[in-house]
Amino acid sequence: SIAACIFDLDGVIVDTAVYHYQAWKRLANELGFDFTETQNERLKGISRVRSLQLMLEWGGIQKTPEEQQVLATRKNDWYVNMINRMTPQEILPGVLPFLQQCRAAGIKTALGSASKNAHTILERTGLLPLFDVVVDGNAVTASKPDPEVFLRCAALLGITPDRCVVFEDAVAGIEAAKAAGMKAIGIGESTVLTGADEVVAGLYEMNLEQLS
Ligand code: G16
Ligand code: MG
Repeated sequence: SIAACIFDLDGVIVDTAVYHYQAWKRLANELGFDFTETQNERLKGISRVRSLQLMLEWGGIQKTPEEQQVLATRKNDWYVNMINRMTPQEILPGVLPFLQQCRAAGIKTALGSASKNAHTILERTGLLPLFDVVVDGNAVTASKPDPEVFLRCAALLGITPDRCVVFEDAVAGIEAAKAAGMKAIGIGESTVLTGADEVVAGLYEMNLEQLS
């Protein structure tokens, strides 16, 4: 039976993609090109440095690794400014009751995110106390679709992967969950998240009975 629920952050718990978009767009515009919402979609679940590299490719611009570091930091400073103003009202529908349900049922909860800012976001939204473990972009070396982030959650919780279920909104995240040997619930559209065991529109459609 299921003993742990592992949650992705952006797109599952909160919609930080809007802030990523504003910050990337500002950087692109400074570099002399535009950045669309469609392009932003393709950066979901992708690490900061890899996102920057993709953006520079789309803009047809080449930068040295040192320059890339400077640009990634500039984007992150703008992004951090925005997430520092986040409130509990930005928690996505159904998240709070589902996390509380898990807790009440003795099911462990973990956050498995690519973001290096996960801690700030959980703190600002007041969600930190509801997670038993947090594994973020600072703790892993390989990003999704590599299973490292989710396997580390399971290891820290002391629960075998076959008893874990992952909630993910990105294709790379679903792939990571399956590669980890876990059950994967997609948050979004079934036409997009084809590798998921089940897809729901949001955690508000989810309850513990559905998991067993
Ligand atoms: C999130 C976002 C990505 C972002 C990544 C790294 O992933 O979806 O767009 O590039 O984190 O974020 P940061 O720049 O804060 O380290 P996830 O895994 O939470 O969906
Ligand atoms: Mg996500």
